[in-house]
Order: sequence, then structure tokens, then C-alpha cells
Amino acid sequence: MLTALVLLSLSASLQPDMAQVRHQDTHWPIVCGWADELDTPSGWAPLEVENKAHVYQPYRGSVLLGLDHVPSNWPYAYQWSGVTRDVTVDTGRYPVLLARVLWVQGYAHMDIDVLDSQGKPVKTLRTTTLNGPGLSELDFDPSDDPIPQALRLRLIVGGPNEGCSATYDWVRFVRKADAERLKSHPDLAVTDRQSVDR
Ligand SMILES: [Ca+2]
Repeated sequence: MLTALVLLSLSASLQPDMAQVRHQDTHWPIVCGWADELDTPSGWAPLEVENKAHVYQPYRGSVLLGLDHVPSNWPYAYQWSGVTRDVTVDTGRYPVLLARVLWVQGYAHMDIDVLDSQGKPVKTLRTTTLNGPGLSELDFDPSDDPIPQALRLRLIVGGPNEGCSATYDWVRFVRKADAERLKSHPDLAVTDRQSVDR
């Protein structure tokens, strides 16, 4: 009985702290090393592949990539495509890449080439693959690569030969703590879009 009372009292005393934590979780905007809120698809170019994705803007603030039914002589069991852009990011300070996907039929993920000083890819990384709405993630390990890193980003859509599509909401490079907050609150805004959306 005494234990129960102590636990009850302890639990009550913890309540304000939990509320404070939740408040802090959503009170501060997200700081990004680089971000594209995908207000428009501008800045992203189609991949140099045969089946180029259709790029739509279903509504302001998101980009839909779609692939139709493949041609009758298509030799593969599935299809994929996407769009790309080059960026430079301080992955030392902002080591987590997150892409928010609002809707997907098939699969969605990002591919990332790490570029050398001549712009040549030296390795390729991949975010987690999504088959439904969520956050696709890649953690950049501390490495000997020069910081900031020159990166070639690709938003990928793939799936059945009958057709597939994915709607992306934003792409952000963030700190680990902000990545955890975004996983709980993906609607949180970034601090200053003019300074990061470049
Ligand atoms: Ca957006």
C-alpha cells in the first residue's frame, strides 16, 4: 500500500516534466543544414534513364513522381525512376537525411552519390525504403570525407510494371536530436526556409 502511494506520488510529480518535454518537442522549429520543402519540383531534373518519371505537383508543397504501365517489350520484373539534384551539405553538423513520403504505391527511397572535388561519384548511399507513408532515413557516419560534402541526391519511385507513384513532402538534413523530433512530429516547420532552401 505504501509502495503504491509512493508510486502514485512519484507519478504525479513527473507529470509536469512530461508536459514540458512534449512542449519542448514541438515548440522549437527544426534547424536544417540543407532542406527542400518541395514547394515546387524546380531544381530537380529527371534521371538520365529510359523511363522518365512523370513529375506532378498535386498541391503546393509536395511533388508526385509517377510511372505508367511499362511498354510491352519491357525486359525487367519491375520498374523505377526518379529525379536528381546536386547539393553541398555539412553532414558533420547535420548527419541525418530524412525524406518525408506522404503516399506511395510501390516503393520510395533516396539514393545519394558522394562526389569528389571533380564531381565524380565515389560511393552511393541509400535511405530506408518505404512501402507506405513515413520518413525515409540515412545516417551519415563520421568519415574522412571532406566536410561539407558534395552530394548528388535522387528521389526514387519504383514498383510494379503496371504503374507506381510516390508523393514526397520534404527533404531535410538535420541534427540527430531534430531527427528524433521529426519522427514524432513530421509536421514541424524548419527555422528559416530562405537560408536553407538553396
Ligand atoms: Ca512540403
